Amino acid sequence: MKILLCSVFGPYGVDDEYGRRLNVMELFHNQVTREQGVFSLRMNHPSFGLYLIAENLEAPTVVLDFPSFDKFKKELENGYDYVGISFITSNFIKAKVMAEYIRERFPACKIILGGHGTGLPGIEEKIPCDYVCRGEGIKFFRELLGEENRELKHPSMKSALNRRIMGFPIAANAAVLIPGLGCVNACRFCATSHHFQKSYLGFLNSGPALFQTMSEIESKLSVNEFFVMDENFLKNRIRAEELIEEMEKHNKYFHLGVFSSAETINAVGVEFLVRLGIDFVWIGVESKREIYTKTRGVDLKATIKSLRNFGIQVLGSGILFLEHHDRQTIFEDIEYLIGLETDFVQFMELGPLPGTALYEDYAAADKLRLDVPFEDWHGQDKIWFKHEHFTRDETAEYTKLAFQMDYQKQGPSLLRLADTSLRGYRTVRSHSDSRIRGLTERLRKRCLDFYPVFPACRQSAENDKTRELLDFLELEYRKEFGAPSLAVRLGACVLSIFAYFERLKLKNKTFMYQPPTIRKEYRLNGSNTRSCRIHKQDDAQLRSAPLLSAHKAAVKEKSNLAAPN
Ligand code: B12
Ligand code: SF4
Repeated sequence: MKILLCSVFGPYGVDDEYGRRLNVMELFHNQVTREQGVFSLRMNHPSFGLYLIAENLEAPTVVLDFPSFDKFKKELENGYDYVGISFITSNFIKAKVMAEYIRERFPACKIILGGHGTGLPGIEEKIPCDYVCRGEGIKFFRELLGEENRELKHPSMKSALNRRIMGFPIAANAAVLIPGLGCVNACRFCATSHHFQKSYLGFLNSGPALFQTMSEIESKLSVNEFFVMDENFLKNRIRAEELIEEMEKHNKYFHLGVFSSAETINAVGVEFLVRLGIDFVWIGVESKREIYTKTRGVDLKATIKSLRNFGIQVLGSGILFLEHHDRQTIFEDIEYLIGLETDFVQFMELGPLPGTALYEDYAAADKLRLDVPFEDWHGQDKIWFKHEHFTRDETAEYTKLAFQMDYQKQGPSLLRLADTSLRGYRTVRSHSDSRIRGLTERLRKRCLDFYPVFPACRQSAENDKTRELLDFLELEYRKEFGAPSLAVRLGACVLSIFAYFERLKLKNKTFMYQPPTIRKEYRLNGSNTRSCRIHKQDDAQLRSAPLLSAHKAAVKEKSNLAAPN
């Protein structure tokens, strides 16, 4: 048995037959810093699910992440018994084209569909396949291949690649940690919660298990920062307390970026997060009107201020085009979110995604726009449902405006991060708790990393708030750390040059950075050794995906024909 696990093909974030420019394969540039020009943080995240599955099988497996269509075709020549394709709704057409190619050229090969796109009703009829995995993939594969259910083997891999600040490449400094999947809160719109049947599937269920896994990853990758892929990591308070205990027992600091609901932060308290080593937290704010239990009764503004004062970077996310939104109340929410003064603000359009309660409700109420191609179901351009107060064209404009308002009002996130670092440094250095005081050196270093950034930012400043923030930061940094050293000044020159060329690149509205293709082998040739090859892809400029004439007809079929269940 030989298995190939693939993500969908690139290029990504370009307007072509298979995708859209506003469906960017980057977390920040897609939905957070997208209107912050040269200041937008750039990076890609590998398709973690594929590596997690591959690591936990016994059969020889290859992961092919971010391939071009040509690389995908070439890989198939190596001969596979099963090909698994991971896709989300907006990449439906790419998964379809890939599956059709396999069927046509390798009819004996079994096709498995997995990932969030499988929630589409009747996916088996829309994409040629032999199996569909709706939910957790390791268990699915083990059952399919008759493999034993063994203890989880956690992958050791960096969480991001292709990182850039103002065009300057920065090495990845964090590993991914996947303690568990899913969330029990079951918010009506939430694709992840519904994909895992509104339950939490824990992989690392205790503090010692987490600590051991993190220590192993640290020794392999030399990193002590972790991007924690878990919808609500702090919800399991006992596990988090045990992790603190383990770290304190071993006199060790790990640093975590987590997703957390506001109620959970409220329940454990901000200092708990600090002691746990959290330095980035993503909070689903959604709306001022507290329509979700997770924000009810929480003083978000005070909590966020307190988190930032401890050096914890905060991302607050909000939803546009909720049912109560009209042309006024939408601004109430946009301004509320901006007014929370987080480092990052995410705006995402309400999106009835297949499998969610929201999708079911909207299907029943005939509110879905099934004539909108799935490529447009990504949440950053036009909505795909009927809204009482907005036309589809208007939704694209309002969304763009929301990001612009945040940028105008709060300046670039990059500078907000410099502010948070300084605040944190000033708070922890004199804190009464010695564990918290122990974070001083790390925060000092983080501040100094920002020092060379300021001159390049001034050169690129596009609005008054950016200049105001710079005046403030330069003064405060000088007070705290003295005049910039020669090394800092040299760094600033280099960064300014990169920023200049980055601004030129961005003038070309079709430019888009592309993630490199990653090919990773597991247990091929009967051995356990693995090789990992990374190929740089051309960044997409004025070009589109290679068109396969054999599949043109399929691509042209733009109507989704998605009859709701
Ligand atoms: C990291 C991430 C990204 C990364 C991209 C990563 C990548 N290389 O593809 C970035 C930030 C770029 C991104 C962008 C987008 N994303 Co995104 N993303 C995520 C996120 C946060 C984590 C995914 C992850 O790695 N999870 C951890 C792994 C272990 O779990 P998993 O992927 O679910 O995999 C498990 C199973 O699903 C299954 N499985 C997965 N693939 C396969 C394949 C086979 C063959 C099998 C058998 C099983 C299987 O097995 C795995 C192990 O159990 C999820 C939310 C979430 N928490 O899951 C959203 C999520 C997947 N993204 C989503 C969306 C909509 C997008 C965007 C359109 C923008 C947006 N609205 O956020 C863009 C699209 C970009 C593009 N051009 O394709 C939605 C998908 C919803 C849907 N029904 O389609 C999600 C669920 C978020 C949400 N709640 O709305 N995303
Ligand atoms: S709390 Fe977050 S992850 Fe959990 S269901 Fe709600 S939106 Fe989804």
